[in-house]
Amino acid sequence: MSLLEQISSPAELKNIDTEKFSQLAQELRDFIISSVSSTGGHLAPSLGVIELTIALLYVYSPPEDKIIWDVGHQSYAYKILTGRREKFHTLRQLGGISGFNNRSESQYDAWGVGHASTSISAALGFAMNRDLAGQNHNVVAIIGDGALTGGLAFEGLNNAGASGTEMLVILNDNTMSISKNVGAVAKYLTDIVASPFYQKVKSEIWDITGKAGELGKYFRTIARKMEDSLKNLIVPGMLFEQFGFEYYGPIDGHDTGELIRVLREIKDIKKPKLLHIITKKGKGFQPAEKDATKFHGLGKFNISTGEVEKEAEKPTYTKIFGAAMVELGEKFKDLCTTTAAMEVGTGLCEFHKKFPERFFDVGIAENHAVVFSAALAAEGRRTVAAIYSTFMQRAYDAIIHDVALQKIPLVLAMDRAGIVGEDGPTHHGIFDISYLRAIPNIIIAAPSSGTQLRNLIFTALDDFSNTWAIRYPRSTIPDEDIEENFERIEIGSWEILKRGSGELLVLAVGSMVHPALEAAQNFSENSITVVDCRFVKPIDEEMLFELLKSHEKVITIEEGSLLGGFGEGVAAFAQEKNIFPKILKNIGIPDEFITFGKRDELLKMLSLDTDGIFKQLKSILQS
Ligand SMILES: Cc1ncc(C[n+]2csc(CCOP(=O)(O)OP(=O)(O)O)c2C)c(N)n1
Repeated sequence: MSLLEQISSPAELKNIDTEKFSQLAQELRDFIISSVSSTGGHLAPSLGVIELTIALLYVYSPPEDKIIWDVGHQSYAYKILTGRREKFHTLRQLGGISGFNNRSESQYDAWGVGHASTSISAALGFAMNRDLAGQNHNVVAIIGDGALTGGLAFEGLNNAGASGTEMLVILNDNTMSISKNVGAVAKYLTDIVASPFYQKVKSEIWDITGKAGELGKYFRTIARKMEDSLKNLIVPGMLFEQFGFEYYGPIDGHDTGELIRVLREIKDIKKPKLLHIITKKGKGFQPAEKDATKFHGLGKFNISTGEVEKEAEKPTYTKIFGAAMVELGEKFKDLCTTTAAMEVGTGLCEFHKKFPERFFDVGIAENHAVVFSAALAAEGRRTVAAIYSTFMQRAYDAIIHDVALQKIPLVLAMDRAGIVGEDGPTHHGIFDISYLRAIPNIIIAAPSSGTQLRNLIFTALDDFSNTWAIRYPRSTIPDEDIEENFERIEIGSWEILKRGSGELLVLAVGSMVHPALEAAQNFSENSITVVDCRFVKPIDEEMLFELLKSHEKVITIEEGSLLGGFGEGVAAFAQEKNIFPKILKNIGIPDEFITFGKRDELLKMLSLDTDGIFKQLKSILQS
């Protein structure tokens, strides 16, 4: 029986002889690599914290002790060792276990995660409750150097350090976010790790000046002064100490014995503590160590070659966006792009390579990204902030307060709008239409094809006088060919794709246009009108008025939340104009969080695939 098979709870792990922990680590690595090669998932982050996970579960006792993972994408070993080994093959699959920590999945998951930088705030809340309740368990947050670039993490540090309460923050420093980590704190952490160099330089200066007689004394005085100021810069952890944390480290995060020793030593110190550990992302799997960005999160792959299973034939919207940005970067010499640590995901690598001075990775800082980009735009630079729909939620206030209110001509490129698939409810981009529609001064567009995405981005940049949000899905484009030239699209205009006789009007948005059209083709030639509502705001009032007047029944279809969605906008317009169709039905995502699974499976479950739409059209036509 393997060691892994003997462990289904932290208590069982504690029975294992510590001498066998390196064998356990190897078993975990093999198990995770093999399983993730067929489910897909966040491989490299999880491989980097295997020794840490073993040490944590050896020293602490969840669920009494609270273990809080930031993002949660690195918690596969934790899942396996806390009773989810047998379900691990269902990771991220419909009906299976989540790719992140989830309170309703396990009592060992103290906090639900998916978005970055929340762990320190949550840990402080748990610690404060413990203190108020007179309990004495431990609280541990594990945060990566990437997640530490998020402002929220610093809000947590600021508050926790001043509170003086017992909690431990483990900083898992692998110098990587998804891409190479960026920013001043990343540099600071590198300096800490490099401090042996500083120590060496210091002793060498001492040696040399000691040999130089009277003149040497003079140099030694200067050197001491320099050392004092250098110390402030380079003494490990000074930044965290100033925040009120006791700093420990840096230590090797792959040395289980050392991790256990230090964790035990600091466990009972009743203060905010920060333990800095150095790890290698992708540790133990050569392809992932070599290319941690590719293996950060990926689909099925071949274990022996590291090759990812062949992707779809057609390009994705992301790819079309990335290529369009490069072309537009040539056309508009002032064009800048911003990403919040998602250079690869948003398709901006080529733009970065071609126009490095006009590309900005600001770290996991969406709120900052939007304000920063808005100021660039305010000064007359065409700027596109490319941020996933779900992460744009972090920037909501900035969109209102800094962008729309000031009428800043910023373009928000919102990838992964709609159902994203295996990452699940924390990552579905289903609220953007609802949260953006309520804001004045904003144009919301949703392309139904790759060509339309190109033209909408071009129109927004050429227009350069309005705030734009352009949302597009995590999917391939439906186009047979992409039109090479850019063309302006009239703001607020819709397009009738198929004109029927007036029985049923289908108003579809973005990713739903193509399946709606396909579904409608199954009915007799004249029964259905299909419209591409490429602008969610402003709507094409003139066209809508005429169509509402001339159709008996109306159906709206969107890949977004029905509450506050496009359909509600159409219904409100009809009501305002006193037009009352026999039926006005809104199809979209109901008022609930949608689980994880393949995008296609989830769309089918929601009846937002061609077949589901066909059935709904049929039932409305027959009613
Ligand atoms: C608010 C938010 N923005 C972006 C992301 C996407 N994202 C997931 S993990 C990650 C990098 C995290 O880096 P780090 O914390 O250092 O962990 P590592 O993957 O290196 O272990 C990013 C940018 C996210 N989950 N949440």
